[in-house]
Amino acid sequence: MGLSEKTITVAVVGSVKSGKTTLVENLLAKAGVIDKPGKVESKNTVSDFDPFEQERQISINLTVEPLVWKNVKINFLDTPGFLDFKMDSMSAIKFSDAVLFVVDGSSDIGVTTEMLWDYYLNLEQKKPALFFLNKMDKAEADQSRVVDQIRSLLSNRAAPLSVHANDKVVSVFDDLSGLPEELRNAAAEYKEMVLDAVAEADDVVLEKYLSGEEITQEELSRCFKSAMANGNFFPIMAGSCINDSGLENVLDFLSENVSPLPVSDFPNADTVGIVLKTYMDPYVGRISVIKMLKGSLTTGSQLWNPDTEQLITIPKVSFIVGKKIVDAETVAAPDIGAIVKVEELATNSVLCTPNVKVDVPRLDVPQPLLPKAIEPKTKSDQEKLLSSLHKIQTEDPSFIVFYDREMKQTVIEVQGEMQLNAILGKLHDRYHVEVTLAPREVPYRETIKGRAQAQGRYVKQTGGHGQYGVVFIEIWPTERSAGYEFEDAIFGGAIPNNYIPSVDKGIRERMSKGVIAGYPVVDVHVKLFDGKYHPVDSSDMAFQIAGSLAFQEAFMNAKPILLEPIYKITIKVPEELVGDIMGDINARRGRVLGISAEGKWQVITAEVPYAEIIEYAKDFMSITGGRGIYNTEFVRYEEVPPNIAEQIIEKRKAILEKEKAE
Ligand SMILES: Nc1nc2c(ncn2[C@@H]2O[C@H](COP(=O)(O)OP(=O)(O)O)[C@@H](O)[C@H]2O)c(=O)[nH]1
Ligand SMILES: [Mg+2]
Repeated sequence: MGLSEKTITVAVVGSVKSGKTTLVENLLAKAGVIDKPGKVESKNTVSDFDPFEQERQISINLTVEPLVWKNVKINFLDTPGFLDFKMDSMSAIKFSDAVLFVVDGSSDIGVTTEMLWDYYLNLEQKKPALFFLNKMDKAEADQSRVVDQIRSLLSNRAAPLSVHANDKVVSVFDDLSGLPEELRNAAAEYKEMVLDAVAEADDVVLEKYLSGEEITQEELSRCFKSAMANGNFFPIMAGSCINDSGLENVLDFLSENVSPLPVSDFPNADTVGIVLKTYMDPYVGRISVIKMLKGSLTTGSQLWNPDTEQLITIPKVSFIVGKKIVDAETVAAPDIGAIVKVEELATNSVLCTPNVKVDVPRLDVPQPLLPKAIEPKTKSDQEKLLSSLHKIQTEDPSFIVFYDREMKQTVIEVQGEMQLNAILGKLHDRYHVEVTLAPREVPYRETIKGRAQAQGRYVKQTGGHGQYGVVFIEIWPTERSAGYEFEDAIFGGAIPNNYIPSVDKGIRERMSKGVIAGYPVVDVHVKLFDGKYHPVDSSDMAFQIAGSLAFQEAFMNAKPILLEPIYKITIKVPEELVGDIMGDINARRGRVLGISAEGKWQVITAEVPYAEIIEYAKDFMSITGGRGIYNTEFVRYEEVPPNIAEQIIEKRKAILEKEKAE
């Protein structure tokens, strides 16, 4: 690759099968990086090299594909179109200088485009975005329909720069006289749209535009740049990878009108980079793709990973072209490079000058919303399962793993089933761990609503050293979340001081095991007000058991109830889905707290029992078709309605009894 005047990074995003990978492949061929474009179907594209990707003919990883066009180095970031892998698309959008949305011109813009557009609009740093309507060769392709969709669903500041006629792309600013009337009219309309969007970016041009004067190419280009940088204009280009039309226009446009964005200057550090993605290559090992934000990455230099506080000596620095690794002396900001075989790096790691404090913007990690219990088929694989999942997490931090001690489940929370499958695939192929999946259990709690007293008596005095402990307690509810309170109200040594902690311990033990359904007891005040002891037979153990027995009995008489976790859910959907969402939330025992408008979106907030939304990710997808996002957050525990509590207790008892029998 020859020397270049500037280096820019362009995120290529959009719905599945819109042709992102094919487009980038064709652009690489145009620029002479590869001889001829590979095909997704033939499993030989530069971008889709993961076996999982090739098998399914889809992209699930972000890949870097650089080329040089007219002295501009363009790093294309090809991304997956599936919402399960949206983190990669988000990373590409956040750390690029421009975003290219690829839309299938013979279809709809698709939900991924809609969702990623929303992410793009909410970025702190404004940057240019443009559209490429692909597949214009197809009979069903319809530029005006897709343009209308983009303008109504995404932005009315989007406007086409060209029309597509007989497999050729004609700029709306060219001489249109040779075009059929219909296209000529469309082109004239598009030209107005473009000028409407860009003219105000430049006073001279605005004046000319309003008075109907011709605007020069140079003036136009000036307006494009400034209107795009400010998010006032989103060019729509069109073409076809099959017919090789409109592709050079994309390269020309990007190289002329996109410049590297300024990044914050990190006053303390000479060098700053962020790992956009790290992944395991079966031959090469770990490859970390690094976007340099300041300074340069040089073979042999020492950099710092502030997350792990590790000093890392940079082995060979490389450039990457899809799956190929090409040696590089150094990779300087704002370029993208890679380092190989550095295990201490994860996706979203920062590399910077040692021992300085820098505030680096990070990748955004979407909340995983689908929990599953995961268990190794072979019990002895439990540790291996966890360590393997943690290794996979270094590549993809958009899923969570933890062990729930209470429910005795290893829980994995994922973006969706496709991501889950990709994780299970890696577990199997790479780490040889087989697993089974089960539904996530709800961590219910037990507590009381009333007051009760009870005696706990543990006395065994039949020859030899006996057991003797008697306690009297009273219990009542504390405030929600106040936890457990133990009050020692023993007077006159009815129980010797050294046995009081034993009573407390026995009660805690009982509480952790539950009384009515085996769930932990919370929010209870226990007052120990009397007892009896025996100078020889009393023991720590006897008083623990007495405490436990007393607690159990008092609890049963103090109106025991079950508590369930309540989550706040915030849902963002288009207006027309609000009715369906509200109806569904009500059916889930939810309470709608509010609804407000945010651009074209409606934002609904509600509180819903966790039990009702464990698998909500799937139902939400089927209600919205993916047009919407939501997040959840634990708020508090609340009483389970009695009829539902009864069922839960029944079910749980059966399980506990079965466990005991085993
Ligand atoms: N007719 C037609 N098909 C295309 C075009 N570009 C891509 N495709 C096909 O569309 C399908 C999806 O392409 P791919 O690049 O994998 O899409 P991605 O999921 O967005 O990366 C493949 O079968 C491609 O061969 C095009 O311009 N015209
Ligand atoms: Mg792809």
